[in-house]
Amino acid sequence: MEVLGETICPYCGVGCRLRLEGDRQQGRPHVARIRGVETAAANLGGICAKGAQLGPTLDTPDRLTRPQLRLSRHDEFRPADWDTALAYVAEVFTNILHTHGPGAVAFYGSGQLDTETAYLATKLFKGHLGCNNTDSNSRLCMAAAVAGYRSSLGSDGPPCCYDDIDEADLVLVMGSNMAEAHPVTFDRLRAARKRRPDLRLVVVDPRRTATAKAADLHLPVAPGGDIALLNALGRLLLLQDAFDEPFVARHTNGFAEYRRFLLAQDPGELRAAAGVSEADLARCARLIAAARAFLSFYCMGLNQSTVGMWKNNSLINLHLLTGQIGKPGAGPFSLTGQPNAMGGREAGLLSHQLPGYRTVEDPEHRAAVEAAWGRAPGSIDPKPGLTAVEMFRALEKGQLQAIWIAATNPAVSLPDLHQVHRGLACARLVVVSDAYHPTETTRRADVLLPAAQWGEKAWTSTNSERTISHSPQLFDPPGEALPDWQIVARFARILGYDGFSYSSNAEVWDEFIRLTAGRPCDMAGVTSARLRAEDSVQWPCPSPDHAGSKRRYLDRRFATPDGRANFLPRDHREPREPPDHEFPFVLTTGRLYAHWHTLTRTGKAEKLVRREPAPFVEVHPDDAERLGLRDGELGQLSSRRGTIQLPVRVSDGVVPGMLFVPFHWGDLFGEGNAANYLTISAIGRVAKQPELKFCAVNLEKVMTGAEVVPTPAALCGR
Ligand SMILES: Nc1nc2c(c(=O)[nH]1)N[C@H]1C(S)=C(S)[C@@H](COP(=O)(O)OP(=O)(O)OC[C@H]3O[C@@H](n4cnc5c(=O)[nH]c(N)nc54)[C@H](O)[C@@H]3O)O[C@H]1N2
Ligand SMILES: Nc1nc2c(c(=O)[nH]1)N[C@H]1C(S)=C(S)[C@@H](COP(=O)(O)OP(=O)(O)OC[C@H]3O[C@@H](n4cnc5c(=O)[nH]c(N)nc54)[C@H](O)[C@@H]3O)O[C@H]1N2
Ligand code: SF4
Ligand SMILES: [Mo]
Repeated sequence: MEVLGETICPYCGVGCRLRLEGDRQQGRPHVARIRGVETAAANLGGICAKGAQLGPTLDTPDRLTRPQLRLSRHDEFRPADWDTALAYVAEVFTNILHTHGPGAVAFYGSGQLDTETAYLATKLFKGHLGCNNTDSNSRLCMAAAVAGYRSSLGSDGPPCCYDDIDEADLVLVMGSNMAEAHPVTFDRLRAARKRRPDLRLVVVDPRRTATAKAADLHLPVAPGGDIALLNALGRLLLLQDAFDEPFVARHTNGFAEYRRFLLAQDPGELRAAAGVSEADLARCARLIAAARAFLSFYCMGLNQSTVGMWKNNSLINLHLLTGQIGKPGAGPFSLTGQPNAMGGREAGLLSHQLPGYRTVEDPEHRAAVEAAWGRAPGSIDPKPGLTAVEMFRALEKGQLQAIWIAATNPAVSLPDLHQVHRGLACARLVVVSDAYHPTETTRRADVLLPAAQWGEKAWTSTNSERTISHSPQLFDPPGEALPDWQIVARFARILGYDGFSYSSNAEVWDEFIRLTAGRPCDMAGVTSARLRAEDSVQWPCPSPDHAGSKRRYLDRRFATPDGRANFLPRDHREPREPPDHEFPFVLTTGRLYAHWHTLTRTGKAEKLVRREPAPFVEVHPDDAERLGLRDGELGQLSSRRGTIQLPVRVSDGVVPGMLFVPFHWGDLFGEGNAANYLTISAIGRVAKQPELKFCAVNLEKVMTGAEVVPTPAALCGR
């Protein structure tokens, strides 16, 4: 057995560094063991079951190894060479661009693309095709956090680092099931609590998750009740004079308005909307008031909502009120979901963004980027493009005609899947670059492009705590698969553009970091050469001799024009789909420890599948009894958008009136039976993030012998 090399884990945003051991045969590895690297700051030797079980996911029979093409969706795919496949895509794109303009094409990428690819896709689509319909699945994930940080603090990007766990004496985990979704960071928190019993943990989650079970105080917030809860806490702190007056006076704007807003609220109404008792609220406020260093972790329970940005603002308000930001052990720490959702944001892969945390709306930002790319002034469209959910609606309406989907599986992960299928069915051209085929999305494509994944390419990523790492290529890609950045660059050259001839990912990286110089996410000092010599560097890092920055805002100058952070009072009365007579339950969706998203990889690791072999719906014992449903029996769930059937798991982990369904299992595991056939595609006004954590559904018992729900075929409505 030999050491095959080290890589950053391709799963979650913790960004663990892993060491692979095994043998190599004809360029391909046989991975015998994977371990966490002890010296890596992100994991200190830690690893979870998903990282440890990466080996069996590499050489599965469904790896996509050659480009494939079909001229009609009724045909089978046929293998094609790279030039033929990309020339075909170029021909259809050019045709559509000439007749309908850049608004009719789109690139839908992912927080699982490396930074090099996110940058080149942005450069090609926004800079050269004039097409801002260049978004990513981070829209379903981090968009509210991006908008929240930007509006409250002046810039995206978490101010904190993992070491803050060791400095904090109060940790609030809100809308995050860290124990399952960021397990290695949660292990670190657990270990810190063992060493320092005075480190308090409060968890705010409507479900009694593994994370909540570890808490000193679990606040089972009503689904969607977070703003009411945070406002109630802010109000208590104000009334008890438990706020940091000098900090508020020197470093913030909008305090008077925030104070007026909170004092005008009816505390009883706030408590009712939050669904939390007066005693629990008071206890939580006391803990915050007494904390020397107060750190909060938050994730999809705050972000995946039409008011996700407002939830983010409301939490940041509490940190500003108490001066718990810009010092060790304190601050609002948004946990990043995907391994490189951070890098995607830095490179500009959301439809309103440009590289270096710039935006398309800002004329100076556009001019700087156009100049760097050698493009004529006015090349970049000043209007933000379509976002994830909007793209699939536009496909159905015929406004969008061609879409390139990369490193995401929207036919499982987007809300309202019947609509997504109609959108894909209407598209003239669907291109998918993926590492596997079939997936629920590749099945609906015209052109398939085989991507080399982690281990098979050299790539760069940024984790949750702003740490940039380079992962070297460890073995050959299977067949003709290519790194995503090379696929995009090759396509750009076929379209006839200069400026896409790179000999390595290092060259792409060094071009990209020049565009971050002087920006909040300054990584100009993190050159490709340095990343190959040092394990990792944390931005901001403006020059090669700069050591990198563990924390931001230590000088308490925020990224706003006047350096002050903004209090943003937010009303808790949020628009959503309320339960009613016909659909009396609230459905929430999310993740399980053993699986990653749409199962294209974890679904093939036997040890993980044994832990969680099949989908289910979690139902409170009272509801189950009322409906005559016993554990393991089949329940039928319906919403205004679809119907699915799942075995029932009776558990008091959910409150009465609430159901939980993991979203991992798509059509390949049961045609028409995924969680997202039920969810609603309503999106927030600013962040445009969909409401994946709340919709109204009905649950009933399926009588044996009952007819199985038919899945309507996706029809093009035009
Ligand atoms: N095992 C595993 N780990 C993963 C992933 C995976 O697929 N599998 N995916 C990664 C990605 S991309 C992401 S984005 C992260 C997501 O990580 P998390 O956000 O931690 O995971 P989720 O299960 O989506 O949702 C978190 C919690 O939000 C709660 N919640 C629902 N509604 C509300 C509400 O209104 N308020 C509050 N306060 N809480 C609510 C749910 O009960 C759930 O426990 O995980 C990353 N890590
Ligand atoms: N109901 C519900 N829906 C949700 C969520 C929820 O909580 N509830 N969470 C949302 C969130 S936060 C997220 S992030 C999304 C995730 O949803 P998706 O992004 O759709 O999920 P994945 O299964 O990770 O899809 C990644 C795809 O990329 C492929 N792939 C892997 N490596 C590579 C590579 O190197 N290159 C290329 N080109 N392809 C590769 C994989 O095979 C897979 O098909 O789901 C969202 N959807
Ligand atoms: S905690 Fe996240 S990054 Fe670390 S091994 Fe597990 S999935 Fe990979
Ligand atoms: Mo995510």
